[in-house]
Amino acid sequence: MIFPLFLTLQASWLTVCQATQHYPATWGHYDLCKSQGYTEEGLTWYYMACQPEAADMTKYLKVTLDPPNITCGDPPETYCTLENPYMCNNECDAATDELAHPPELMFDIVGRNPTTFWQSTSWKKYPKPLAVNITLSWNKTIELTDDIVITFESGRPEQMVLEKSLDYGRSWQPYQFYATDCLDAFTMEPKTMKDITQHTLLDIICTEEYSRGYVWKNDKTVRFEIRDRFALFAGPKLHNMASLYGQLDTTKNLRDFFTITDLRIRLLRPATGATMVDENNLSRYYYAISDIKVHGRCKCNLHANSCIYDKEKLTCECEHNTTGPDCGRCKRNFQARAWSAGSYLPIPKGTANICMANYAGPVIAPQVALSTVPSVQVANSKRARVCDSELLRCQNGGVCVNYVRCQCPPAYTGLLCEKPRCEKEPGGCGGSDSGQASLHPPSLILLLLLGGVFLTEICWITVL
Ligand SMILES: [Ca+2]
Repeated sequence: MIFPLFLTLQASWLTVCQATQHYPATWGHYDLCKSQGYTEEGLTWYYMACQPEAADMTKYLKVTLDPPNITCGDPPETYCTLENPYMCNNECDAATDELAHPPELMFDIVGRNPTTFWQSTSWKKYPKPLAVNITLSWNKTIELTDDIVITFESGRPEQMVLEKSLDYGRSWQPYQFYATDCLDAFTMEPKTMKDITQHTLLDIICTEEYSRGYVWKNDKTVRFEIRDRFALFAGPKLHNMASLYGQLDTTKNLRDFFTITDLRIRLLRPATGATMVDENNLSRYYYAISDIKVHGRCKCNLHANSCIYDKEKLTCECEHNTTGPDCGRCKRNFQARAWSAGSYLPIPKGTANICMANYAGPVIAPQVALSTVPSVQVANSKRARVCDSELLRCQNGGVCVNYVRCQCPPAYTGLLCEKPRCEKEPGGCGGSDSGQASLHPPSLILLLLLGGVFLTEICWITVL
């Protein structure tokens, strides 16, 4: 009995699948959480995995320096260049706007002007290490989508660690080590991205590529390579994002690797430009950073296509009956099955894994003899949602009243007005209709509830 309707729904869905197959799988593709379509039953929502657009995440961070008074200018200082100790024309004075170098100048995005920069005090207390931690906090899980790029105005540090946190700064893991001499600084063999393969993608390496001041003094950037890592799955130009998405879908460690709540740049030793530190001119040694790039998107577990910034906090605008800052749980009364993240598969639109309303039990209850229904279940059924304007639409012109019943036109009956009333009459409805009229209501409801999920799976199979 279910089969004819099932095929109808399947046919409609396949049409949607076929219509969307030609879209390339690009970053911006998961931009819709649902769309409306027609089936024989009328308007229906098709739910899809979705994610917010990637953006410049430095607009939404809070920066903290440790030690807190490490920024230059109080008292004012004059700095000399690393290359020439007699060229001392870099002044820092926190009380003068033009000569101050506060931390926010690492993120002033207007024109990305490289001449505005944060600067530390100089290495006055040598040989005590001049160490600074710069912590960037989003108070929200975000997923990195492009390289992290730190541009130095001073020489690049001789030792540095980039760290990440996934728990709002409670614990930290290294992302990458940077040194002029990895063995000496961190007892690690020096490596580059070229040594990383699909199998070693999660390895934490030490690289000497971004630290050699004299050889590469024109290059002022220190980079953490996200795109090169993506390219291991998606190809050099990231043209095969489907492959990357497939990996992200099935490998939690990989997903977590690109997910952060905080970043910490640990500057451990400034550029000295020589093997010996010139103790008579310590104003040559300091850190200065003109720009930090962090590109990513809010992590919404594929349940939101936008993320709002309000009261200095990022929050996903959750769909699919999910809630929480990352859409990480089902809404109250939508816990008919366990929460799960949306899925990038099937390509191109992804499985939504929407949270289901808690009505499966209570809806079935009226169909069963009351004597077999425990009293507590009847009391539950008072709050049960029988109909709504999305998946549980009243049919054949019925109107949903307060979500608890469908007001049916005279010719129809049933919970969702799905049954022609003539069925109950002597002789039934007659003709060929009589054979397919008796869809059992609980089965119909279950089908309507689960249709989206089953059908997206059908869609996936078709695409494959
Ligand atoms: Ca700047």
